[in-house]
Amino acid sequence: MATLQETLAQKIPAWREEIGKVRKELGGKVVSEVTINQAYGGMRGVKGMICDTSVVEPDKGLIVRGHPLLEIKHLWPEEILFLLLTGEMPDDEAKAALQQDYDKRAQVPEYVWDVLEVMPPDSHPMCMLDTAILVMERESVFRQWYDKGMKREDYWLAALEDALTLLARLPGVAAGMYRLRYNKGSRIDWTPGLDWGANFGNMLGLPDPTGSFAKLMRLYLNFHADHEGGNVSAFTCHTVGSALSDPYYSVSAGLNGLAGPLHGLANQECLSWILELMEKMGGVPSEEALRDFAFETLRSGKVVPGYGHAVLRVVDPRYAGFLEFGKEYMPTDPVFATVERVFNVIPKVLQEYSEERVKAGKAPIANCWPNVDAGSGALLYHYGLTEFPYYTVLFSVSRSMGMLSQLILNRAMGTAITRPKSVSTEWVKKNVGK
Ligand code: NMX
Ligand code: MLT
Repeated sequence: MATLQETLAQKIPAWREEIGKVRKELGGKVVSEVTINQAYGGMRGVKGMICDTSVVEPDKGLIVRGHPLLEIKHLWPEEILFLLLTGEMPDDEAKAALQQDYDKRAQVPEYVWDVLEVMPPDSHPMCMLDTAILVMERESVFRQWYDKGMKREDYWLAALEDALTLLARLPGVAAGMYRLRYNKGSRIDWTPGLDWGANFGNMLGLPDPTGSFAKLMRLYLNFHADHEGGNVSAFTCHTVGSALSDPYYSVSAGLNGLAGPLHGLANQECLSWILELMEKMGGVPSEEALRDFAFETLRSGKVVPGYGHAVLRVVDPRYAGFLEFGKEYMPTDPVFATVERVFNVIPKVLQEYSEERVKAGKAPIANCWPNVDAGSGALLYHYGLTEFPYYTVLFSVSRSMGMLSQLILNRAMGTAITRPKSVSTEWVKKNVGK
């Protein structure tokens, strides 16, 4: 089979033609209406952009290039990247070629460590990761080629070059940062011939006598890679990239969005909430105690982290997949047992609280089920990755695959600069409904 680059080069001309045809035939048709509430409310549900790597169905969850997530949970991250970008599964040869490509690019430049080492020791791991990515921007092939007058048809090739270098280096950057930030000793080198997920696990330096931590890393990196185009990280990366800012700027921007507690940081918040609960109750809490603790959180004006979603209206399949992993590998772990118990209690609590909110004239909680962040932290904790402010970094390494895939395809399709029209409240009052 052809390599990733060759497969894309074969497919892109046909995709360009297809999109040209769709636009010619359907370009004037309406995709979505926008209500005033949507305009004030985070554009929720407004269909206003295209993303071909994956879709999120409210009643099914993530579907990657036509494959429901739980049917492809066995895929390794390299295979997921190939699938996101091309719509095809790589054969063994194409997968090995991608791994060898990573081997060649994986060395993290020394200047990255020079910068990270002088950052204040209490810097948040997400701030360190985003800084490291920005520091490497000086190597952007996209920017260098652009400055030399690159043709528009070649934008995707330059973006792919940057993407592969960035993806090859990210596990090493993230793992080295972990060891630096948490005083774990010297950095561990990338092992040529070892896959991306296992390499990341190995460079973190946590003991893995049975190989099940490497399995978790592959699963984790598969599950977080993409979630269609409108989530904060992907949409931010899309917007920044649309200005032809190079992939380093775009990914770093997207990850700054992932660092928010309503988005990717919820996995850190979630484990911190679980541990606080366990500490207060002296171990795995009873369902009654858990219910009281949850209401305490809600009545103090906070959200229950790991629950709710802007698109999903069912249990997130990513949560279901992690729960299955936990049941197989750590069924008696107390933190995991607490996560399971939380799942038995929280949807009902949120439902009840939502009804109270509606009575008080507030919006209902649209989805009371767990999302991806509700269970992932407990699995990491079990393997000794107990520094939960680091968890969003793992999410970031994975999400970079989705953001970069979307960015490469957007450059290939010549997607225009993002610039929706805003209106003022005055305009709304004067013009809407009159
Ligand atoms: N706990 C308490 N209140 C909630 C929750 C929750 N878990 N989820 C939604 N609500 C509230 C929400 O804050 C909003 O209140 P208000 O009108 O007073 O601002 C109201 O319910 C309506 O919000 P929804 O329409 O249900 O949700 P929306 O689409 O606006 O937001 C989330 C989606 C994911 C931001 C929201 O459910 C939430 O804050 N969840 C907790 C944080 C979390 O787990 N984030 C991770 C999402 C996944 N990821 O990794 O990105
Ligand atoms: C994600 O994975 O990006 C989150 O579930 C948030 C979203 O899809 O809005």
